[in-house]
Amino acid sequence: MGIKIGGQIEKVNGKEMNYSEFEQRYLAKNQPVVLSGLMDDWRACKDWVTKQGQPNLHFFSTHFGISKVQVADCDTRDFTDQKRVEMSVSDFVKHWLENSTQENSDGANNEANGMSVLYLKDWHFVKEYPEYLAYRTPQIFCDDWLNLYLDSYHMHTEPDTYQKDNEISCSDYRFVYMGAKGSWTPLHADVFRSYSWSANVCGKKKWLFLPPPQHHLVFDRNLKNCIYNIFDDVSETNFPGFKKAIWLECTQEQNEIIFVPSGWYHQVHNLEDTISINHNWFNSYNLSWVWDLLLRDYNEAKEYIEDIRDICDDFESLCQRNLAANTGMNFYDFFTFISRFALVNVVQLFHLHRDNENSMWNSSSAAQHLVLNLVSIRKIAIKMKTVGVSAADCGSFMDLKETLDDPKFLKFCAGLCQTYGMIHKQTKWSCDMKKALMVDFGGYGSSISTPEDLVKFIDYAAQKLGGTCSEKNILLSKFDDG
Ligand SMILES: O=C(O)CCC(=O)C(=O)O
Repeated sequence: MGIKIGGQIEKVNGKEMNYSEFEQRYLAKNQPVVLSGLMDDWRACKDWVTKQGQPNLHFFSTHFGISKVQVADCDTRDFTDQKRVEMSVSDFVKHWLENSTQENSDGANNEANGMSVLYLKDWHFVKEYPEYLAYRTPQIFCDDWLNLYLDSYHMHTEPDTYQKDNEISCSDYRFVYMGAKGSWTPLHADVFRSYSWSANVCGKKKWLFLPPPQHHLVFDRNLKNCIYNIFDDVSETNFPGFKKAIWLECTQEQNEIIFVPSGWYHQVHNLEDTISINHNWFNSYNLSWVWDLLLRDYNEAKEYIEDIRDICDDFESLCQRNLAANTGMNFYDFFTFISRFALVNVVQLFHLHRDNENSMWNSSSAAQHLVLNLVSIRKIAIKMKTVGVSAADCGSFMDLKETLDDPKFLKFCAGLCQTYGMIHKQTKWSCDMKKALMVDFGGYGSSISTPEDLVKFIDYAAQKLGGTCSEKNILLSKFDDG
């Protein structure tokens, strides 16, 4: 029995869409869309594609052949994913070429010739080749808190769970994917319930999406196991809802970018030999779903080891360790993440205020964006209060003065400054944040180690801005709305 297709994903000209349109129509509504016209000047589109429109495999072997990459064997399942092996790019290319020669000469498919379809996935290309500048992230996808943060910090650094492998695999969420016709990705929702965008440098992909209200239909009766391949002969006994699912479909052509909304389940098939660039990210719009996911995974991790609670010295630490190992971050990592984001947003707001003497400063799109960020961080901190997270439990807290002196924070701040300067066309945005903040916060003695502290800090910043501004204090009024 085939799957039911209920509609196609909308396609629009990305050149005609500005940031606020994209924000209103897709980001805030969490709806998928395909955009054209955003890859015209990408170096990858020249170097990585032959004149005949095929992946330029020779170029990869010559320039990046020694890179070690993760390669999925599309014919072999390993729990919820495909089996992965590590190999060099040149070995991967060799396998690809051998496979396609076989196919051309005897017309046999891969099953018949006994060779697996391999799919190079999650290659941290930008981290590995920062000078090469293969592409520029389109402006509408730039409000990316995940990669901006990871350019300065690690997500999880607790010494006893810190692993070198993990450091590499979690260094960023900017990837290159390469696979021959027939390679595919099983049904899944993205890491941390992030958004993703995926750009076809070469080739064609078929995407199948299931909107969130139907997600229960691809899970078993206990809502624990998800279907692996929607084109398999899915057992009705195990997955009784599956045949009711109505999918959205999309064929993504070369030079088109697809926006994958947060938390949507999707399965992807390469219809031709394909190379794509793919980022995962989150920001103020889907941050609360990241927290919801962490909370769910934490409860699962806890339930799983409940029977050893009595013999554990520190049961809570063990739960947090398992959470970090399974999900990629724990409560403290997430709390540190949102605290640093709160500080960086407050710094920028104070800058805007200082740079714009007139009373209308807070109605600029940049100020409103920063306020929206703080509002969403504050809401999450309030949710976190109920769970009783304290960064002090793991010996960590954010001291204002120390953080402002930290070169990593300076880099983080400069990154945000550059990104928001570009989104909101604020060319003269200075990044000298310490001066901006210490004048107003010199007397703020407390450090931030609990969600209560974080809420207090954001409220203090709002009061300060309100006290220096005769206009209605947008920051405070937004908190009241919430
Ligand atoms: O292109 C693929 O095979 C998978 C990409 C994907 O799942 C994503 O971008 O979220």
